[in-house]
Amino acid sequence: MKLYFSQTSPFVRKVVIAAQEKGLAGEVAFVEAADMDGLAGDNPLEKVPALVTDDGQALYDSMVICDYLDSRGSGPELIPADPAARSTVLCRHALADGIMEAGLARVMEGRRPEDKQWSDWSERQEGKITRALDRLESEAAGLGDTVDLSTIAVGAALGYVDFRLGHLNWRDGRPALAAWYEAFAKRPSMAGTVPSDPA
Ligand SMILES: N[C@@H](CCC(=O)N[C@@H](CS)C(=O)NCC(=O)O)C(=O)O
Repeated sequence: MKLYFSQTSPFVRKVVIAAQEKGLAGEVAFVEAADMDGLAGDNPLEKVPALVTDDGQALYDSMVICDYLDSRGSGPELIPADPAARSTVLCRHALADGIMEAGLARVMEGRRPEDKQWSDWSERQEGKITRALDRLESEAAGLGDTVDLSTIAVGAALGYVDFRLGHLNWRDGRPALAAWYEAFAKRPSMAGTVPSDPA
């Protein structure tokens, strides 16, 4: 399998954590951002992550890739078959993905020349993140020590907020979520994938 990869993307991190938890990391060849010539050919949206399977099938986006890994690997079931559990996991995954999307939009806005930045837009993105974090705080008791698509996505999303949006101080007023994250972040799949800017 070939994975188009960026060390700073929370969506990529979600896939890499999933691959590790499913015991498939050793089968993944990483294609770094510097060598992205083929990406648009394999993913017309030109986004990472994209995965090319050993059969030559190109898969995107991150949730589709996680679903593929779930069907192939060993380890915990990432997307439950049980309908009620499945809806809970997929909805919580959507919440975490929304934090990543809004976070990315906020970060990209902040990189525009200062006179072209739209503060209303940035505040709107931060509002989404804040409300989603509050929802996760209220649901933190349900996260437990489960490893599934939702907890992996929440872990990757919180890691991204730490990485790029530290000024939000997300732990303030969210003790249950902070405690859950502290424990989850110790998993080797999390500890080994902490984002950093390229040197
Ligand atoms: N919904 C997509 C989002 C992927 C995404 O936004 N990736 C960003 C990096 S974090 C990207 O490749 N952006 C490049 C672009 O939009 O051109 C997924 O889950 O895979």
